[in-house]
Amino acid sequence: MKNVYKYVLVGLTTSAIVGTALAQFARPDAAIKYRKAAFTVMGTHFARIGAVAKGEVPFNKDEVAKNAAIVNTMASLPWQAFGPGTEGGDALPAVWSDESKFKSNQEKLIAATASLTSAANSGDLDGVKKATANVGAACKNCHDDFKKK
Ligand code: ASC
Repeated sequence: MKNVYKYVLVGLTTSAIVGTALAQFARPDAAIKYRKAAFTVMGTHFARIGAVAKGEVPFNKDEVAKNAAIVNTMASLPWQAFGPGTEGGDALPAVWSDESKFKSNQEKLIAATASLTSAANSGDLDGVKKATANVGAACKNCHDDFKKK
């Protein structure tokens, strides 16, 4: 085989393995641990923005923008860890019985966190406050139906 084809083959195989590994966990408790960790990181950085929105911490555009970028990145991560057979933790059975609603809630959160990033980058505190309220509403909306109280 020509060397160039070998490199292409190795590259394709590697990306297939990495892609699969991202979507799978060795055991259900590893998936539960992963998604809880992702929510913890997201919640931690969102709370820092919440403190600014509430006026408890002075508005520093760069700090808010950094936290918003983290929240936006984290918002896309937990969902891969709700695969079949990973029931439990704080998740209600509705996660697996009402997948389309769960999925649309995920998309709303991701969109709301993207808007929060834009608001933060524009440096507009009123926009940050509104976008923060929208992200909080997206969190709560999903918790109401899909998270144990
Ligand atoms: C947070 C956080 C949540 C949401 C939710 C909004 O800061 O950790 O889970 O906001 O409380 O209703």
